[in-house]
Amino acid sequence: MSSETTKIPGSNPSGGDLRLSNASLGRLPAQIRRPGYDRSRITPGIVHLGIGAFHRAHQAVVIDDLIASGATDWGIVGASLRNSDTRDALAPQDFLYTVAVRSGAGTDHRIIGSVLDVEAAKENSTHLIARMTNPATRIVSLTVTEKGYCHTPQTGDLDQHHPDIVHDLRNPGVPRSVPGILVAALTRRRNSGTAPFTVLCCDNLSANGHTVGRIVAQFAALRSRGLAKWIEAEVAFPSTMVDRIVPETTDLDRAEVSSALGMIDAWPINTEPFTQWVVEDRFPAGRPDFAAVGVQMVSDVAPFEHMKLRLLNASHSALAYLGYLAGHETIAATMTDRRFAAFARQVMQDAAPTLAMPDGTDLTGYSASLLQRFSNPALHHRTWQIAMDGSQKLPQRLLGTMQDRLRLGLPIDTHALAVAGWMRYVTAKDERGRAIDVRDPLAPKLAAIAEAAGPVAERLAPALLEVGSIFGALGADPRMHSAVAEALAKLYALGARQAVQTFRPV
Ligand code: CS2
Repeated sequence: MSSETTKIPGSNPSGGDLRLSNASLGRLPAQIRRPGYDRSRITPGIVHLGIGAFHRAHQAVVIDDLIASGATDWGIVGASLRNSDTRDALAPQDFLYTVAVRSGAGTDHRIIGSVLDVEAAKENSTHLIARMTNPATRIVSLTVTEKGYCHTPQTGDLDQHHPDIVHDLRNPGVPRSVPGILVAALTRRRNSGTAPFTVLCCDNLSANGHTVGRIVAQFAALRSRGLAKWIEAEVAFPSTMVDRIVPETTDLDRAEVSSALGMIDAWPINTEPFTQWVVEDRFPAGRPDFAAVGVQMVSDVAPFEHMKLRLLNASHSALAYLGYLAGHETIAATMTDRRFAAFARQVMQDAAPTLAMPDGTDLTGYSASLLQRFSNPALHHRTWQIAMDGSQKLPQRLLGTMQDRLRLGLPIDTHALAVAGWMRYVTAKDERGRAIDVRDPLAPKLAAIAEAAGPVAERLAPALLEVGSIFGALGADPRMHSAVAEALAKLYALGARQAVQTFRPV
């Protein structure tokens, strides 16, 4: 779930300055799929917080499919919580944008019309909250990344000392955190006798719906017990498993899309052909017929979510840290080295015994398809992008598996090498001594620990394992200590490429 950082290109590479918009749709090349429906008849039924690249390549495409099939007339009002660049880029385009689906076979361009408007919450949270309070809003969905929930990743509890939470408790009328914004809107709905919306978390958290429900109720309890009780009793937080690989959009992507369109799209997305959405079917305020366009509606998302976090995201993070250290810029480049591909497969194989899947689930086939997706040569998915926010990702991607394997009496050395990769990465120096731009809410703390310990595995590993918000009780387990310290020593002695090569699962 990335945010675009590069500038909007000022001109169309094919010459003109025609911009994608409702008025210019008819001038697109014939083969480009576009909304065939009347957008003026779509009403905002969904408010989405965190309208980054992932949402626009995933949920917004599903809603576009649903509108096109006549199954719903609910559109999306998106909100950016931190900046206004998405709104600024999409507003002149009537919020239309291109999804470029890239694979070795070529690129397929499609224009998405399900986003009706974008709010910049930092400029005007009151307007966003009014939208969420409107009875027409039935679902508030979220992709705000792991760190957006202001919680402690290891326990899943609200971090009451988070600066945004402290701010929102003091200024409940102008909240800036996700729990603060949700509670402000829910409070208004409660006060006006409007039924609550359903909160649909689409981030890669463990038990994401349940976790977000708890965080929101904990925040509400700091304001009023009655409010917290009402939220617990009345608001549904269904869990979801979301999956689509969506790398950050680059200037090159923008230029390619604008040239294919023959007009400027300042804010396109590029992604892979694969997409999956598994949703717990609990929507008391109503929902579109998601299943009509291939969404899997289930009563329990947990097995799918574990499978995805522990196979896909775990091996993704392992490839990101170790691949970056070995000098690979992208996941696809890392995968061209067979040693890394074999290591990723081993991460998946080791997670398998910790999963309880419905009968008939083909984990071997699933793993093989993941390896293929990671190898997509048309996706420039940077190892650096996935390496971001490791402190928020490690627990649900790697540590849960390690805990379960220890409980089962199984070795943990595969995952220990991935954790060691993260440890070496957060020292902010790569194998050649060059600085790494570590992006993580805990980066300063991690850097201070690394500085004090020095590049010595026997000191660095135990010092980082003591960070309780990441490792919890697992950090004190002697088996964890020895496995991680050994893996880190190997990384320092041999470098990532060799460490992965010499890796032999016990
Ligand atoms: C990635 C995910 O950036 C990351 O941490 O592992 O965004 C991954 O691409 C998606 O979860 C795939 O569905």
